[in-house]
Amino acid sequence: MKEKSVDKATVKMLQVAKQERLETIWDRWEAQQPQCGFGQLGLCCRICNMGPCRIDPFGKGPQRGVCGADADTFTARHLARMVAAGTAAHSDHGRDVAHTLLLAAEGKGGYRIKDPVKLRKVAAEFGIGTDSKSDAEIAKALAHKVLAEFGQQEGELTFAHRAPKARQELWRRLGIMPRGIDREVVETMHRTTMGVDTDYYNIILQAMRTALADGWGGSMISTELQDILFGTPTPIRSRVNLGVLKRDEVNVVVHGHEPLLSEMLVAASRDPELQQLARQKGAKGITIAGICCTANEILMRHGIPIAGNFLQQELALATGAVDAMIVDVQCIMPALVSLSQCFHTKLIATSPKAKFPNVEFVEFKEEHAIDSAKEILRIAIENFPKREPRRTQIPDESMDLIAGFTTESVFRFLGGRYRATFRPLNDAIIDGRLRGAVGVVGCNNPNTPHDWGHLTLTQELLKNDVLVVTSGCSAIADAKCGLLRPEAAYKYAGPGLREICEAVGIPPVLHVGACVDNSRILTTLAEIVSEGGLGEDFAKLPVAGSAPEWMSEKAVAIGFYFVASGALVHFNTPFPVLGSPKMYKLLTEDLEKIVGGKFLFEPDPIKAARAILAHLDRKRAELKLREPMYTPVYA
Ligand code: NFS
Repeated sequence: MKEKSVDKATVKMLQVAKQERLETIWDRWEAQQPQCGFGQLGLCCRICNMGPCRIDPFGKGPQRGVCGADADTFTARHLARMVAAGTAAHSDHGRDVAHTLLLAAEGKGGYRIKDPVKLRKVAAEFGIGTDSKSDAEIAKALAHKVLAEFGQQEGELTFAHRAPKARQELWRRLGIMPRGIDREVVETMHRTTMGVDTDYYNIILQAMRTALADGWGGSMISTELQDILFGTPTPIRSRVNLGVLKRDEVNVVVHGHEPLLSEMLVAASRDPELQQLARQKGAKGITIAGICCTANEILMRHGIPIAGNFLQQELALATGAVDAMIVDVQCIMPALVSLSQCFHTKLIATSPKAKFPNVEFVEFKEEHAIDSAKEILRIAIENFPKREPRRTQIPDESMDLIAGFTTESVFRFLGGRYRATFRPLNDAIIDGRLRGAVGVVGCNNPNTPHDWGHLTLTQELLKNDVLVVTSGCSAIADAKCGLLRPEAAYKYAGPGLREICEAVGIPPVLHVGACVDNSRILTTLAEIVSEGGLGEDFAKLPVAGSAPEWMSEKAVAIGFYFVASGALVHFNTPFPVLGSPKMYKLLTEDLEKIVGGKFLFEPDPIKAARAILAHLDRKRAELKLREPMYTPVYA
């Protein structure tokens, strides 16, 4: 099983699944081999009913679709649509959070403003006067202004103004400053439909504008408004991996993305009446554990343990110990439905946007949030006695971690307790103790051994004095391996990074939250630029991003907004564009001359890490910074 995962708990559970003849994502992946070559190369078009059309990659058969579109147009249109879908996912999440902020302002649903300081700061950015107004008044005005940015037709997204001036000017010059969030998604869908935009370069420009509407729009709105509503995270301890499930407690696994429900489930699980009910049913208590990004959300703010990342969702059910799995939206495998039916586990869908055939649906209404949460927990508790102890197999593995780093909390530590400043971070980069910083983020994918890409790449960067920030399922991979503990610095970090981690007491890998919280990385980069000494734009910084096991369209949108913001971004497997050499060259070379960032596709995580290190060193040289303080380990 080793080749499927490097995580011990996962390997154990795969053995259990095999014994019990339970089908998993790896089985289905194998059954799909070999996968469609036209699809992989991006040479299949299904956009209109004259098709589906295919282009022959060997140059012998047709080189155009029925309408005359060629490989460049095929691949660009398809990729732009992936960006639009990813942007839509993050942004629809942001919209729901904005609605919830409005409810909180109106005193409905049991939500409260937990970070009034951030409320006022963000409101000021949106041009809302905050003097002598109550939190509720400000929140109401802010929610309306934010909601208006989704349907905005002209103008610029407010948060885009957080980017350095030079970057904003570049976006305006290129015509890719995002106008309205929904507008960019709709325009991408329009321009990529039959017979509209044919120029692959022009399509990719719009894809970048759409992605910017995600990073500096939908995702940033999600992050900032969630901080206002649920509190801006601060460093917090917890545990991770399937071993956090308990034999003698009601286990409720929350899986999906939006913390609106999971926040309330956490609150409801502390309700004395429900605790009492759990005891009546023979359980010692109620354990809540998360999967995927919803896990990261409640980990960051409440220290709720994490059961696992994307590829572990089926394995959590296979433990037989989950009394209810509550799902909302995104990254929920349809396979959970049949798998849950092999156990007593209740799978409960909660979002009208994501229903599953034959699955119990308990609509989560923000207006009655706490009541919905209690109803759902009650179902889980009532289900506990049906658990079959004979079929309950929880692996022992679990690991300590520290999460909860944000733009506000993290780098300010580096300035010491009393001085909140990014100066020491910039200085550490300037004097070469830190070679640079890299965001390692994103999914798992059965096409790569589970967690292997994340861990190999991250460890290679750490030993070369690169500070790593992480989010999403990558963060969960790092956590399981112990990289989110301060002591990991002794084992994995190069001497410069270790020195900093030791002095400040932070782990060498900083967990910044869910995938929408990649926006925290953008905000952090903006702070680094404005602190000074490292150039006047993102493209000058010795930084990069990586998604070493990507699978989701959301990852494509994230990659695009980092590239459009001026960063080098690595993906292990290429986008489905290999059928067009021009598109490949645009993405991996030419974009750098246009926006300062570009994509790097490299399946080998060590080679990828070295290419990233070489990039950081090139950026350092351009800034005329000192050589990295310690001999390069990679040379
Ligand atoms: Ni991100 Fe979160 Fe994980 Fe990938 Fe899915 S959970 S939003 S898409 S799989 S990192």
